[in-house]
Order: sequence, then C-alpha cells, then structure tokens
Amino acid sequence: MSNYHIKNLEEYFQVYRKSVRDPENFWEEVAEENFLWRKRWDKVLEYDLSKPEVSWYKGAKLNITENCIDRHIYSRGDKTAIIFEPNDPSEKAEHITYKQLHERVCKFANVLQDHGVKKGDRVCIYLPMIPELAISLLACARIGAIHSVVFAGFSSTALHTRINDSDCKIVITSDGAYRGNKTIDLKGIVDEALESCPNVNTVLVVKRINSDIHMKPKRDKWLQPLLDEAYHDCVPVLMDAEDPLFILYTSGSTGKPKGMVHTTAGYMVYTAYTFKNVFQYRENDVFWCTADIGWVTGHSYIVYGPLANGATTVLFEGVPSYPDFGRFWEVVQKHKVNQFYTAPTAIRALAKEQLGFSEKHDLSSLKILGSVGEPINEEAWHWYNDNIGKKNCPIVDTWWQTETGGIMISPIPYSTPTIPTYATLPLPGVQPALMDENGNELKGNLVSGRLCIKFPWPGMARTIWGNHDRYRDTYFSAYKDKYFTGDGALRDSTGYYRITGRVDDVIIVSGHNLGTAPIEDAINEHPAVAESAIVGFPHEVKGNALYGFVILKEFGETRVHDNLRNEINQIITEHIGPIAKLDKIQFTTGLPKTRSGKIMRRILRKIAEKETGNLGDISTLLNPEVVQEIMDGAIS
Ligand code: 6R9
Repeated sequence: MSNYHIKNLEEYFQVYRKSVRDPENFWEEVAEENFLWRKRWDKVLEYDLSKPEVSWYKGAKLNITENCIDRHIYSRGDKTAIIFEPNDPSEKAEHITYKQLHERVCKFANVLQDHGVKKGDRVCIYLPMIPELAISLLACARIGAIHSVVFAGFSSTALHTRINDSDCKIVITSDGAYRGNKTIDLKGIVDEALESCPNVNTVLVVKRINSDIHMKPKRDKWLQPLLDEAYHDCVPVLMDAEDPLFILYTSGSTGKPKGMVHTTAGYMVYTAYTFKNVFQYRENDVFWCTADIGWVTGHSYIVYGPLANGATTVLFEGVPSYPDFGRFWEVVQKHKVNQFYTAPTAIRALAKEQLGFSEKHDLSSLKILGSVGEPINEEAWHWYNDNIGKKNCPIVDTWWQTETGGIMISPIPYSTPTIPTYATLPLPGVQPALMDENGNELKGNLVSGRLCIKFPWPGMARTIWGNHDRYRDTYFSAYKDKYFTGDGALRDSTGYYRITGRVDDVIIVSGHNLGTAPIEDAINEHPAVAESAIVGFPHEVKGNALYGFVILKEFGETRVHDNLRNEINQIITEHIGPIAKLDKIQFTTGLPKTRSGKIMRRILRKIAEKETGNLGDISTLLNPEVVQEIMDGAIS
C-alpha cells in the first residue's frame, strides 16, 4: 500500500490512523518514496511547541526546483508544465514544457545572480499572473534566495511596508498588467513605493502591456534583454531542509502584516502530498487553480504542489467576467481541465449570471471541483455541483491557511462522502482539536469550539519574519502546545468538521483576509476623522463586506458626508488596496466602549448584521446611550 495516493475511505482511515500513531514514520515514507534528496535527513521531526521550534527532515539537503523541474525532464521533458492563458482570449495560450521551464528558470536565476542575489537574500516579486511570475519564484528557489510575492492588487503603501519589513534589495515587476478591459500601471505603483525603500537598488521589469513607463537610470532594467544574454543552465544551490523558501504576508488582527516564513523540505513534501491526494492527480491531467500566485493558494497549488508532481498547471491572467461571465468555462473547455479549484466568492458571482454562460461550454473534462478561501454556503455548493460538476464531480471544500502551507481539512475525492458546507475530515498527518473558552479540549463528537492543531505537520510556517515572539504569541499562546488557527469549527456526529468562520478581528472579504486594524489606521489618517471601527456583515457575493463606523471630528452636515465616504474609500485604496474598500460607512458621534476603553465590536457587528434584537448586556458599557444612536442611524 502506498501512502501517497489514497483510493477509498477504508484506505483513508488506515493511512490516517497510521499517520497519527507514528507521524515520523508516516512522513518519512512519504518523503522517501517521492522526491530527490541530495542528502538524506538525520531526523524526521524535532519539535518543541512551547518555543515554538519545529524542524522537519533535519540534515537533509535538496533544491526544490530540482524536484519541481529537473527530475521530470527525463520522463516528461516535452510534457506541458505550465499552460499560460492570457487575459484576452484572442491572444494565443502558451504551453511551456518541463524542458523549456528548466531553461527559463535557469536563465532567470542567472540574471538574479548577476545582480548580486545570493542564498538567503530576499527578493520582492510584484507581478501580474504571467509566466514570469511562476518562473521568478522558481528562479529564486534555484539559487536559495527567499521570495516575497506581493499580490499585484496591493497599493504602493502596502508594497513598501512589505519590501521594508523583509529588507528586499531587488524588486521584480512589469510595465503594467491587464485585468479584464482595464490596464494597471504596476510600474508606477512600484516607483511610488520605492520612494520609501532606500535599500532597493535594482528593479527588473517584464514587458507585458508595452506602456510608456519611466525607467530610473541604473536602478531599473528591462528583463528580456538580460534573459536573452543569460546562460541556459544554472547549478541549483543546495539547501538545508529548514532553509527559508519564501515569505508571504498575511493580515493579522492587529498591527502590521505578518511575514509568514515557509521552509524548504517540509513545505515541498506537504504541498506535493496534499496536491496529489486532494485532487487525485493522474498523469496527463490538466489542473487549474484560479487563485493569484500572490496568495498562498497560488504558491502551493499553481506552482509548487503541481510541479512537484510533474503535473500540467494552468496559469490564468484574466478575470471570470471578461469578456463575459463564461470565461472560466471557456478556458475549462479549451484546455480540457480535469481539476478546477476556485473560491466561493467567484462561484457566487457566477451563479448570479445566466446559466447560458456555463451551458454553452463543454465541461465534460472536469473530474474534481475544489473550493477554498472561506466557507462555501449551501446554495453556492449546489450551484457548483449541479451546473459545473453536473452532479458527477466530487467537490473538495478545502480548509487551510497561509500559515499551514497546504490543505489541512478536506474530503479526498472518491473516498470521503461530501456534505455541503463541511470540509469533512483532516488529511493524514493533521490532528485537529476543538477547544472551549477555558482552554480545555472538547473530546468526542457534536461539539463546537476554537480550531487548533495539536501536532506539527511538515507544511507549517516556522516563524514570522523578524518577529518570532509575535509568532509564538499569535499562534501558540492561546492554548498550550497547540497551534491556534483563529477559526471556529464544529464537529458533527460523524466526526466531520465544519468551519464556522474567524473568531478574531480578521474579516474574509471575497476570500481575502483583511485585518480590521490596518483599515482603521488608514481611515484615521483622514483629517476629518477622529476614530473608526470596522466590522464585517454578510454579503451575497463577497461572503462578507465591510461596514465602517466613523466618528468625525466635527459632525457637520449630511451633504458633505457623501464626499467624505468617497475620500475615506480613497485613502483605504491608497493604503491597502481596493479590496479593502468599505461597502457602508456610518458616521456617528461615539462608539460603544468598555470601561477599559476597548471598542465592543460584538455590538457593532450585530448592528451591521441587523440582529439588534439580541445585543446582550450593554449596561457595563462606558457609554450605553450611544448604542441607540448607532442603531437609529444604521445603513440598510
Ligand atoms: C488558503 C487560504 C485563511 C482563512 C482561514 C479561514 C478561511 C480558508 C476555508 C476557509 C472555511 C474553507 N478559509 N478556506 N473557511 N472553509 N474551505 O485561504 O489562506 O488567505 O491565509 O486564509 O480563510 O478563515 O483561517 P488564507
């Protein structure tokens, strides 16, 4: 029996039990059977969750790009590794074989080396969804540089904060990006960001939209001529198992974004294993994950997981609505996609459109459908199942996080019976625990509590860049020796998990994690604003949308309020990005506060959700009278 590819429920339980009884042996077998190691590990796992310190495959030496590219060249050299589907359907798709990928990654790696990039250096990547994005990640990994991808929808402020936090000296970007019928001036955003980044001395620019941009002498260079000159081979730098592979920022409930650090061997083993099992990938399947590589889903399931399995992975530049709402289904038909992985917010947006958009395309290649990023509601699940899967494709509702590196709780197709809204069962090696408010583990079924993971897994983030104390405090201090996810969950009578949503001040809007604090900080920069509080409220398409309660320094006339609303959203766009704009802004003279001065978000949340019948005890508030005022002025 191979641990690597589970085929039915009985086998799942066997493998799961084995993985829990003897995790080291389990993860040793997975690692032995499937990868190219330059030196074997001395110890599979060492850990101390009180520090927390975790190391997987200690002593091993490897390079992840040899695993993702070189070793496939012998058996699959002419197989397509990446299918690039451009934004504009009339532009030809590009098929990049494993051999070609090897050459392009090596050339890019040599260009980076020529610009002084060495093992351990951080490289910031701010690119649209074009082949150079995937290639730049791999080029960094080839030479042991640590990539830090910043989603190209983030603003210049968000970009410079991230560049400075991890002290990147080089930025890879493009002249611009296509997005539906719009173009975005990425280079302009980079120029603005770099005014606040004194240590960046090189910007490599990919030509994508042929726009007329400013190139700063000495600092900015077009990439293509450098690639044309570069040597086609590059010896991979040998990495220790625990050397960092990348940093990826995620929002916290307070403070600045957290640069989650993932290391080499464990991340590779974990993404490869979960990719193969959750998507039941078979040779010659075409896999498509619609996420952006700027998020962890793209790192793990567009780039590393698929390529470590020698798969064909689709990289899509466009959006679901351009040129019309049939775009996803057109791409599925065109490339005969077998596994399709997307977010509930996209499903909900498409479900609002006419069925004709999906009906006119041949979706018969599809075998498995995936969902990720937020809870999928029952209606969206059924729409997906009925109209896209034609009731013939298992839906994998995959729960995981930037911090977990890969999928943690998910059905395994053809093994785990699915139920809408349930992520179902933990993958092998994953040991969830539900905790009550007093820190006790809730044993047995039919319980609900806070979701923790009580044993290390290879894909877990090892630290927050530059701030290990924050890593410990955020994830390992709420419950002793357990990783706290920030999510609530319930376990039903059969042991299935259903994720109920965040229990902290992170709000998931269209699948993007947004911390309330940075948005409030941005709003408070407006000269007319005294204080603000953000909460989420349910939204038909986005899952959650943002509701802002804002105290103005001078309350003024209602007429000017509309202008202020626009200005506030403008500030948010500048500081974070358009994804964090508020749907509703209510001006008020006060915010409900505890006697210690903390904003009672619980009350604001209820008002935003229009659940004012049950506000709970407000008598202990410092200013209970403000609650009525806020309820009276609530925006419907
Ligand atoms: C992969 C990714 C993580 C947060 C996570 C949770 C929510 C993700 C989910 C889900 C319910 C699912 N989340 N998948 N909630 N069901 N299948 O999205 O990472 O961007 O870090 O977000 O997303 O709240 O804690 P990330």
